[in-house]
Amino acid sequence: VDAQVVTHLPNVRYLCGFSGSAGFLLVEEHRATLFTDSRYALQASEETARSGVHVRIAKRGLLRALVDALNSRKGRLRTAYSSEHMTVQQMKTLSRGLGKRGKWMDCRSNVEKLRSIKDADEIATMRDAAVLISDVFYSVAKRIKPGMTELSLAAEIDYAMKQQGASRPSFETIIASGPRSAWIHARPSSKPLKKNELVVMDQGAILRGYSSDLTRTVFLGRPSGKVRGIYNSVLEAQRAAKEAIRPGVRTGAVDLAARRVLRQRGLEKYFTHSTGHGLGIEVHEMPRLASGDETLLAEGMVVTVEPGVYVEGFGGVRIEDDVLVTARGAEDLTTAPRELLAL
Ligand SMILES: [Mn+2]
Repeated sequence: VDAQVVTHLPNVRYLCGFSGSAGFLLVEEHRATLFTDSRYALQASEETARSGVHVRIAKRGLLRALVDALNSRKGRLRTAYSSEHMTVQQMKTLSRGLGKRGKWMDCRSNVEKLRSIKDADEIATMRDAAVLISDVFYSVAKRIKPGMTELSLAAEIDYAMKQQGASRPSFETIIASGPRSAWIHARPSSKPLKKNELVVMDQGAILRGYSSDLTRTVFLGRPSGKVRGIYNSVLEAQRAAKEAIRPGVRTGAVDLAARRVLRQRGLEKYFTHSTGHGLGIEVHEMPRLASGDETLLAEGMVVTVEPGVYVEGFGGVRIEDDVLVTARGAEDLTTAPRELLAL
């Protein structure tokens, strides 16, 4: 292609450093141009200084500026875009703007593939983000008391992460207690935490633009044999998945390693989501650790490993760590303790 239009902000940020909320990047063979608006004039030039992109402040809309820039080139123009992120309206405007001489090539996921392999700076940042959320979880968990609501516990976590320098949660903090802990993606509610309940705490923080993602399940009181059994099975499944991780292994094989442990314990039917996902500028990115997925793991990928068991009416257990794929295997970035915390 002669050029690529990048409209997805995490991709823009990855390629040139710009972190504002309005920006298109036009990548050509020998130059790249960031189109943004006047609100971001100062920020854009500062954030992109090291990348060498030209910053252009669009006065009448980013799309129009982009069409003008493409039209300033002569002859036929093959331009790459991503069908995952370009809206139908944007595509119409661009194709109309270039007319017959424009040819549009769908190159979806090409930037995402680059993003899936982290360099040393990204790994250092993600390590810090994983340590930060581990510390937040542990310091807040120690203060959990029956009677606190799920919302209040979620608020404590969000407050603590900002106190420690995170810019914001990487997703809405999940606190789910008692039977609600079987809801895989529960929103925190005004339900008070009670004695003898499981509490699933799923939290993540963004630090210097990179996400962390951590789940721990704690128990208020003395856990029964059944609770311990389920917890240890999930922990064992997580360990098996981590042991399967190394460069060249299919992501589906990692998912299978976790599933196999739960199958042996008769718990496989309660594990109803995939084993993990890539993590980086976005909290869910490539690759997916899912059943049958053929993607090959590579050194420098950062993924979550988060098997879970969810029993309706009883509760759920999920244990999630952030893991770096190294030359030889897997390294935990998450530092929070993994054994069952009985509070
Ligand atoms: Mn996750």
